[in-house]
Amino acid sequence: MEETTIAALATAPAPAGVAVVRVSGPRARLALKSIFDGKRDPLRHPRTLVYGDILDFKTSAPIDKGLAVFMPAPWSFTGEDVVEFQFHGSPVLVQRVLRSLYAYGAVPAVAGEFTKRAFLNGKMDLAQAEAIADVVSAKTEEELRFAGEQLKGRLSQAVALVGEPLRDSLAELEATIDFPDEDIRPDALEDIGARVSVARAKIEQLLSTYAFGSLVRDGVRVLLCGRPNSGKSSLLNLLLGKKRAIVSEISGTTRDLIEDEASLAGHKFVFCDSAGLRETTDEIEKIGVELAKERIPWADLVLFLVDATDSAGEWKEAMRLLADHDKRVWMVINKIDLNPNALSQFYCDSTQCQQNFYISAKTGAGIGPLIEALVDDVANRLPERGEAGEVVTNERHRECLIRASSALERCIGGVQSGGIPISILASDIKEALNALDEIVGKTYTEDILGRIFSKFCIGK
Ligand SMILES: Nc1nc2c(ncn2[C@@H]2O[C@H](COP(=O)(O)OP(=O)(O)OP(=O)(O)O)[C@@H](O)[C@H]2O)c(=O)[nH]1
Ligand SMILES: [Mg+2]
Repeated sequence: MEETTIAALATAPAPAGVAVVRVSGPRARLALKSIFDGKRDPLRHPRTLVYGDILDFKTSAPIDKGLAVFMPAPWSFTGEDVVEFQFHGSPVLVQRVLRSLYAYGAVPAVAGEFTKRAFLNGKMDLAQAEAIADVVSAKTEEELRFAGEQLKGRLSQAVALVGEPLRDSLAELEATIDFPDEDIRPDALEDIGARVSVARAKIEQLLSTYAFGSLVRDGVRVLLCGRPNSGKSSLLNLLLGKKRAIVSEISGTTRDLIEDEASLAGHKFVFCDSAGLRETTDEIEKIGVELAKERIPWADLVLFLVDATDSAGEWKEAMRLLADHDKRVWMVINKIDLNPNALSQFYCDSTQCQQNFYISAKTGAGIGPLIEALVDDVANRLPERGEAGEVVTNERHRECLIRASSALERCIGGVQSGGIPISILASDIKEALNALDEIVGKTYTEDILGRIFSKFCIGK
């Protein structure tokens, strides 16, 4: 089947200084020849920007002045002939340039099609292709760093290293299957068992980085809860740096869960404000209090707010709700501007919460140390990364690693108990290798590719 030539806008679909339209496929060269009239012939000057007129294919009328560049196969992003046009970033011009290309015979690219072609043409493995989407969508420095590492192939290398001794072991086992008269020597089998155990330990170690990986990708989930009027919404707004939740002196203002992301020192956090915890007869507030309680399991960390003017100690009852949840809790005593003695009056011991903070959401006092502590808390989880610093951030990779690990577990059990046919041990190792190969796309199905690339944006 003749490969199509695809075209799409590679930059964001909005008015901008410059728009980039990318074309890839066997007819990219001719497309360039047909709709570009340059000072020089870009086909004769590959990888060099050439200035000229971008033309309407049907009428040959100029659409815009711009730059064109030709990147011949196989030294291009997709591994095919690629052409890119840069011109004024007007959505109307973009439409005209694309229509000209479609009139010529290019077809609109679907989501992720450029990267999919790059993968199929061996320019990168599947984990690296996925990393491109992560790089593009990274919202924090840290997310970007891990996506960048994966793009460079760090995870792929780790997976290859785990696979190597497994392939050797499989070859040895298969050799004995081919010569059924020769029984495998017990010490050789023991040796294989040991190697498989080492490989499995490495996989488990990679899996253990996922908790950290998902923190990086999804953010640390911080729930703000406490009695009504303790200043949860005020603190939320401060942490987010914007007015996201209504603040008022009326108790029971917040009812819905209000969730938003913020980047603190390059780390992603998701903060969630909730209704003040109290017994109430107000039907709507009641629902809010229920929502707040139901949200507790979601949190990686709970900031429990206490009003420094709460001389009756009403907060203690609200805090009891947290006791059943085995959550990390930090107590945040707010409104210290109204009570200079807060420090000696409010304190929680380590059985109930890990740390105490004294702040004023009104004056901003104490907010700095609270933010520093939040940031340190994530930074301290860095040891959860792998030996070489690799981190599993992707659910699909995790699922493959789990499959590999349990296949190897069966194999190890078989070696230990003895009496299991060699062919069964071999098929366990094969299954583990298949799962590892799926991570980097050595084996794949159209379904897997479809699921991965449909999440990309068009033009990527
Ligand atoms: N003086 C002083 N007032 C504060 C401080 N923090 C919040 N407030 C005030 O306390 C009141 C309640 O603040 P909110 O942030 O709405 O409290 P909340 O915990 O979200 O309240 P609910 O949504 O009703 O549960 C508002 O009038 C705030 O302006 C503070 O540090 N000092
Ligand atoms: Mg509120």
